[in-house]
Amino acid sequence: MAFVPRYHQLKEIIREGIQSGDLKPGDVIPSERELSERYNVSRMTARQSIVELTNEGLLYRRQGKGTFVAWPKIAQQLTALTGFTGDIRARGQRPGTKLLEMGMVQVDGHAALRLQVPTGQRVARLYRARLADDEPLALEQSLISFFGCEQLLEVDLVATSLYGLLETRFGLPPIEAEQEIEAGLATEAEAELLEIAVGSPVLLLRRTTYTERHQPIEYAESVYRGDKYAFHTRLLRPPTQ
Ligand code: 16G
Repeated sequence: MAFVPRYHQLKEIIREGIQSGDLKPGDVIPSERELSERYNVSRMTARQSIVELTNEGLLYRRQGKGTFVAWPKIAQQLTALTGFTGDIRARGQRPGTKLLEMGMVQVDGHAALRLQVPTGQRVARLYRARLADDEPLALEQSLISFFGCEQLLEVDLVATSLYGLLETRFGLPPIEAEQEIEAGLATEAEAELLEIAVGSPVLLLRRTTYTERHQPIEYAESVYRGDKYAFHTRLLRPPTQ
């Protein structure tokens, strides 16, 4: 039989426990000492198993509280233009918004280019924490640009979907978007709002959303929790030339 390192065996035992449902999301994992006694391995071995499963996103640690089974990641499709509220509802969870900041701002050169407006143009800015079942998943800064966009700030944006509002109240349905995704590390301020450790992996997303006639209406910069999201897309091989 091929040699399998002890930590790997222990990892597989824990993994099977999660897959079979014996260990459920949020359950605490036995301590390194308990694991080493129960499976007759060294504490170093137990620690290595836990560290690797944590790195794989199956477990997460809470300082001073222990190690827990993580929730499965959200598989976000990158083929359809959807909003946060719709995505979370489709998963059977309760979407939530914490409005962190809002107001009219002057756009810098970068955002102006994305929104196809002159630098310094006044646009509506929303900075929102987005939650699912009260758990923070993402921070989103949206710059919204259209004639009369200041009216957006009069609406209760905690209870309403931005995309829903743009479509039904302002007649500006989001139709298409361009999006970039990059890896990043949570800053101190982001970590606090997302309830994760400083320096945790995050996904940085930049999206330009267009309404009819390819008119940009939103430029958003978002920080998504790396332990919560996996992005899926479908690729078709181009016909050979
Ligand atoms: C998504 C968009 C965000 C948009 C929001 C609208 C990304 C990276 N971002 O989260 O740009 O503002 O949906 O959601 O996907 P809402 O309709 O629930 O307000």
